[in-house]
Amino acid sequence: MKKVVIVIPTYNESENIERVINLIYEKTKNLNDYSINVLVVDDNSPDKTYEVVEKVSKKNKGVILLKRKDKAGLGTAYIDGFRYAFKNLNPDVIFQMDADLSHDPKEIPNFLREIERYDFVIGSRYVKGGEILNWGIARKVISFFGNFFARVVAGMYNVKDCTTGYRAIRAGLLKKIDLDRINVHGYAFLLGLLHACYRKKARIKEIPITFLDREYGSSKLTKKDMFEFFINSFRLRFK
Ligand SMILES: Nc1nc2c(ncn2[C@@H]2O[C@H](COP(=O)(O)OP(=O)(O)O)[C@@H](O)[C@H]2O)c(=O)[nH]1
Ligand SMILES: [Mg+2]
Repeated sequence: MKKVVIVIPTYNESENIERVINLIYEKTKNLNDYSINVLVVDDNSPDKTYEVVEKVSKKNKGVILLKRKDKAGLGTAYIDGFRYAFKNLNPDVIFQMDADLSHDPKEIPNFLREIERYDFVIGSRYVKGGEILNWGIARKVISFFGNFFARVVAGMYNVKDCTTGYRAIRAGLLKKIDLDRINVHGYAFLLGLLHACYRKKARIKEIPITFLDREYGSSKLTKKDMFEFFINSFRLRFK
């Protein structure tokens, strides 16, 4: 039995988090070789997302809440989540996933099939069969160019989607990464982590996903995040 820990950072996702957790368990119930934990890292959301998670975790022992005091960014939420998982959960595979249902849990079995042969499986919007639905043109352009820029500047030409937040990583690989050295707080962490794994010669596989825009709540991506992202792309180039 292999242990999977799905790390989900949340900030004001009270309308989404219960639905996404239920879907995760529904879509994985036939996977007999894996046990699934969901680790929600909530930054004391004003909408009390953590209360929803606490309620769900009373019924489902696989669901764990890691609550932080203040909003401290997507990147550090993942770092704290990974550390918690290594310390307490003994994972074989770690997932990164958003709470807003943009990442369809029905893909989880496909990730797990590939992680048998690869170290780092990317849910990709930019390979054949991948797509983005319901995003406005502005957001699509930002994502496409941000990703293109990052790939080229950071030197990962053969990875098509470097900025997706839907991924599965072998614990053995993730353990070898010095998370402090990635040294970013926000969304730039997604690129930094991929780059660190790339440099460790991880076997990387992209699988197509359909990214759906959120129905509830709003995006937390800020200009500051975008700025950090661009600066960091250059830092990675010269690392
Ligand atoms: N814990 C935590 N989660 C965050 C933070 N910023 C974003 N998130 C979560 O990260 C995921 C992706 O954010 P989202 O706003 O959907 O970004 P977008 O899809 O790029 O618009 C969601 O589950 C958010 O709730 C943060 O500062 N702390
Ligand atoms: Mg989103």
